[in-house]
Amino acid sequence: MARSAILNVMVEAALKAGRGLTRDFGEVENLQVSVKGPGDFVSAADRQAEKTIASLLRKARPGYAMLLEESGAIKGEDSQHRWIVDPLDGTTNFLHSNPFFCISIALESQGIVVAGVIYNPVTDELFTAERGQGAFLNDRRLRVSGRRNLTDCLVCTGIPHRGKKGHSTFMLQQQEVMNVAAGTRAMGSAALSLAYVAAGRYDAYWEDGLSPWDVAAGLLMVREAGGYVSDYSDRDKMFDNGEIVSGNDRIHASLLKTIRQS
Ligand code: 2AM
Ligand code: CA
Repeated sequence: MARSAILNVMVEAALKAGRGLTRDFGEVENLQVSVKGPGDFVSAADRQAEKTIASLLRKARPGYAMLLEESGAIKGEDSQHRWIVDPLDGTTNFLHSNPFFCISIALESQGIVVAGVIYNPVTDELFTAERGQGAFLNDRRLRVSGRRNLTDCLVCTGIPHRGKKGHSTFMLQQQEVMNVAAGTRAMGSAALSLAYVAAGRYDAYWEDGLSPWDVAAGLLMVREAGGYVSDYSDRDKMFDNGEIVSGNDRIHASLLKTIRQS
């Protein structure tokens, strides 16, 4: 598998930040026993990972704009290109010593995501995709699952956290999906959930209230693995409304219909 120079830069940034997060994750496990817990420590780890990634990306392409979860939007001389970075997706898992989290880095060109990296440093699973070049887990080419009926499918979602809008809507959607699908799961990282759909580990995924950094790399990953991604109205407006539904063509359509009738 040949990676472009720019994808190599993204991989290098993810691996470097991943080494820091792995160290910090070990420390978080020790901090669980304290009454206050590792909250402040995790925020610092998150910011440090973002700094590491942003500085490597900036060095490689100084003019590109950036959208960073922690630091927000940074304008660049080259407004045609933008990095979209979530340095730690699945923060709540990380905070609770649960190894389901990742770094997500995407590159957008003229409003289209053209490259993406999702890296879980604990499992050392590196998901990469480039537009038109396919999606990979380490060196293995990925393909979304081929199941044709929602009744056979393992469907992933995101359960809204306390304080987030839409608890009752989610419960209705969940009820509908539970009635048809083989099973449902919620993993707590939108980016990694999408990477898992690309890898065929989940047949489908839906969630709303998401930000571009949660989904930018993941949506390219699913598409490059032959899958479909849309918002709840079957449009390509996921960055605007934060909704996402994905799966193979048939399962995407069935899941969309199921959650819309809730
Ligand atoms: P985060 O870990 O970067 O915050 C899980 O449903 C998804 O929602 C994750 O991708 C997570 O990204 C995002 N999310 C945003 N705010 C959250 C919060 N307060 N608690 C849990 N997940 C949150
Ligand atoms: Ca996130």
